Amino acid sequence: LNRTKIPDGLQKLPGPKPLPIIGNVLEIGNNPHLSLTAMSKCYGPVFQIQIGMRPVVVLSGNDVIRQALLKQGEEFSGRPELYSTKFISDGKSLAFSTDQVGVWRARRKLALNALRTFSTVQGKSPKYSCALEEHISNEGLYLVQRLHSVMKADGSFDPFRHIVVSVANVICGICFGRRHSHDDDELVRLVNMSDEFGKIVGSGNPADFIPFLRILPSTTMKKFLDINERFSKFMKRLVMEHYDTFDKDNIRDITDSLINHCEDRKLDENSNLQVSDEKIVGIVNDLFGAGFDTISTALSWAVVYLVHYPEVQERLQRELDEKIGKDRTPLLSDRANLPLLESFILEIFRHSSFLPFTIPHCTSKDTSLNGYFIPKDTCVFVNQWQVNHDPELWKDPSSFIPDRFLTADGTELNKLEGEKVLVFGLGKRRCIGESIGRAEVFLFLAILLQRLKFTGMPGEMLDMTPEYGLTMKHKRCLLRVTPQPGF
Ligand code: HEM
Ligand code: HJJ
Repeated sequence: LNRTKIPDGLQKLPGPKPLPIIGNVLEIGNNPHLSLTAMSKCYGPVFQIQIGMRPVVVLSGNDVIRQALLKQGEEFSGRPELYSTKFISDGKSLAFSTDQVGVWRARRKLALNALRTFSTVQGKSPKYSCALEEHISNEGLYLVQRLHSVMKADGSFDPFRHIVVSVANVICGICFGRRHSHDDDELVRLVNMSDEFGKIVGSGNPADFIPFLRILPSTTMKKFLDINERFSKFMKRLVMEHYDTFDKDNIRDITDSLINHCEDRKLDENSNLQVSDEKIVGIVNDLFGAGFDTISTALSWAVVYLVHYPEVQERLQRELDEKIGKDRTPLLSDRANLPLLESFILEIFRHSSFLPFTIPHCTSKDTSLNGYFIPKDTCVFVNQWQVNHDPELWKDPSSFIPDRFLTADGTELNKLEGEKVLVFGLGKRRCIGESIGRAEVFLFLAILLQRLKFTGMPGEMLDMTPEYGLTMKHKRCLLRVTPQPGF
């Protein structure tokens, strides 16, 4: 099948032999982050697999990934055309769509600006340094109350179920200037279905590559279409309410600022780049989707790790008690003073690698990497899980050891070690929500840990095996909380 002529001086990519029609689907299996990491040990940091009839290049190792995404960033920053892509925001998603490079760049800049503006703007109360801090603090304190009351009523709770609503309310505040009740059925159901979204969108879903699989009845695919429909209905209503009450002299939130940008642009005679209003206002779909799914997954993992490693939880609580005490609520400015909490978060990112692959990339022209030829329009998977578990980079990578990110005397964060963790991608396509993501995981955890002690159900083991997807989640479980002394 490989009819492409390989230019002089370059080599053909190594990789496993594909079967006819299905390619290497069987070897990839249900846990692509594990199977493709195993293959990298055999074929090296740049190799090729075939999913269906389509070649896919898999990148592993810190050096090769940095070379591709940073030094050759331009050639590796496209998105491939995949079957599932067309259903995400009607094919108009900022993160997934195959927009031409100029359109994507213009939208990404708008998204970055909107996020920065509405997270750093002053909040309602002068107690807080910014609106983001105010939202997280309010939702964090409410979550503590909520977990208390569910405990009293039911004797246990499903952590993800409640965390995800609180996290969604933070991004809702920034995007739409409002929050939702924890009993709002539409929101609660929507945000509790994100695992089905991730299962279809995660790298290596065979139906993305093999047409005949799409005609088979699939419950996962039905659920995926159902989520996209619910999601789009939910977002459309909020956006319509903003159009109805829009006032250019009072820009309330990200949705208003995107609507305003459409109006500005129509007055600008010189704007030659045509980006539709739908593609501009639709940016808020990506911000809301990414903003609730990633952070709720991270926090939910954090809580099950706390239960699984009670001695780590005790040390974290001691750190909070010594550095902050019980008379005030933690703030974003406490980050520098809580090195153990910071190292715990880094170790969650590394050990769980809950975003095992970036969103798939695609080459924008013929290129080469490590002496291998890669043609234009080749789909590229970036294996973040492999980097975070590479024995060349980490001592004892499979063990959960937050202290690996502390200096030798254990009093400070080792910043260089922390920078080795790869969860937000790199280069032109790297996450635009990184600073919000890190801030939110930190402040929610600090507030929860100050006031609550998390435990499992007596005599039951926690299942920490992740379920593969764009964001990998732990299995749903029941946990318990007791108030910290003094609360
Ligand atoms: C892209 C991780 C939070 C918005 C990404 C990518 C990763 C990632 C791995 C793909 C990079 C690539 O394709 O190379 C994370 C993690 C988060 C987080 C681990 C939290 C712990 C957020 C938040 C937002 C956000 C809070 C917005 C509010 C986006 C967007 C993209 C993206 C819009 C697409 C960028 C593009 O295609 O140009 N993120 N993210 N993320 N993220 Fe995040
Ligand atoms: C969603 C969960 C969704 C979108 C977007 C349009 C934007 C790398 C990761 C995130 C960055 C990129 C984005 C992820 C998807 C979700 C998310 C869901 C519908 C969506 C993880 O964001 O259940 O539905 O429509």
